[in-house]
Amino acid sequence: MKPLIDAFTNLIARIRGLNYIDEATLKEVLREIQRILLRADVSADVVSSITKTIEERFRQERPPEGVTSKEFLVYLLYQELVKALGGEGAPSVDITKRPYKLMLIGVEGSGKTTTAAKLARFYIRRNLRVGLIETDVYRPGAYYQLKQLAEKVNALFYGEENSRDPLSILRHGLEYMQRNKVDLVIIDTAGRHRNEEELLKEARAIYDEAKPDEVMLVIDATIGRQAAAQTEAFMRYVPINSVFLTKMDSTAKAGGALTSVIKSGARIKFIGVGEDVDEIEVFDANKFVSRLLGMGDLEALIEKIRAVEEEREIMEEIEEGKLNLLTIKKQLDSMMKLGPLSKIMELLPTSMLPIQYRAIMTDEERMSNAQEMLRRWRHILDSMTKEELLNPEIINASRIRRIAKGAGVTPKDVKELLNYYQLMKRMINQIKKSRRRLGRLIGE
Ligand SMILES: Nc1nc2c(ncn2[C@@H]2O[C@H](COP(=O)(O)OP(=O)(O)OP(=O)(O)O)[C@@H](O)[C@H]2O)c(=O)[nH]1
Ligand SMILES: [Mg+2]
Repeated sequence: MKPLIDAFTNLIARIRGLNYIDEATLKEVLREIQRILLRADVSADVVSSITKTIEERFRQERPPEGVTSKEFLVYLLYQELVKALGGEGAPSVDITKRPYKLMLIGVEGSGKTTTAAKLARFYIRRNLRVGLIETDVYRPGAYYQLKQLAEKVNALFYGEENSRDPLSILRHGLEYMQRNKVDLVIIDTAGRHRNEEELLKEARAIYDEAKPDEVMLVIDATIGRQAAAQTEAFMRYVPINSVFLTKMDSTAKAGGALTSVIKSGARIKFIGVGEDVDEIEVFDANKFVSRLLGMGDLEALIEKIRAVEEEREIMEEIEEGKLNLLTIKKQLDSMMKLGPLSKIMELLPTSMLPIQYRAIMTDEERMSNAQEMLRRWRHILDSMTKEELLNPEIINASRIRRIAKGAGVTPKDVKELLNYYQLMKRMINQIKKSRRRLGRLIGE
């Protein structure tokens, strides 16, 4: 991954060093992005779809206020990479029932046994009782390999050194874990078979016997974009619920492995970034791309642009007439994130501020006063029920008292917020009415 990170950080530094982005430099930057991605073994069609979208969006969309076109280009690169890697947000790694049975499958040497220990440590750190079962009867030493790892991470272990029957080991192992009240059972399987057919058949048999809550496919990232074919081959035999990509630390083809697995429709949950049991990470496309682009300092930019976009969506909602207190709540969140940049802040009537301040306040004072009021309103909205947020009309005097108490404010504060809501509503209706009139005038 290091070469990929270096290539991208160099590119970003170059973009930042440009005076401005004209047609020629845009093309050059796009070509460089293509080169980097192809070198990372990302397939040609994925590469071209990423750069095409960046190009189109760069030409069509205007950067939000306060964002330079160079920053905007970097932001588009960031966003399109995140999209190619499966989108926003970290996957849920919660264990949804007890005991939870997790089965690992994968080809020989992909890293299943190491991964079993990593997962055990990960969940033991989350205060779960974890047990490991070794069903591999082919690889000499598999039993000791996992047994030792289990001791290292303090997991329970079950295996049968001299057995030749994976299904019988599995049955005994599951009973053993049940008796020991284990929360999470991780089943390691063999990767060493005469051929792929044998491997897949045995995986199926173990699946039928174990009835796992989750089947996690372990894939070696060094195979690059071949990962898709491998995922699909396994999918034909057993349902694949998640993927663990190993050896991300030691390959230049990580990009290909990631994008191809995602294209096959599987969900990447974890990545392995070293041989040690601690070298496991939950896969989060956002974080991953941030690291790839070396964007510690660009995080603020991303936040800002995202907030501007959110605000635009809220404005649209408002203009469509969908105004309730939930809209106001979203509006407040975006104002607090954007501060002085907020368009909505300009809409905030200064008449809402205590009269004695209005004239004498500096902009800064007005701002901090407004922020203070926003925070108070935010608390008030938090102590309302969903029903009240959606239908503010039902909020009567006794509800106002309850809400005020919950938010630690006075009923007067709650009324102030409700007045603001009414005011917004009137304003919007007026805007809509004048638009309709205008529409009639120009014969729409
Ligand atoms: N660098 C690096 N090496 C890893 C990672 N995960 C596993 N390995 C190494 O990959 C090799 C194979 O790992 P195993 O866990 O034995 O693989 P396996 O899938 O259980 O292999 P079989 O049991 O033969 O199917 C070992 O040398 C591990 O240390 C990783 O995330 N990074
Ligand atoms: Mg193994």
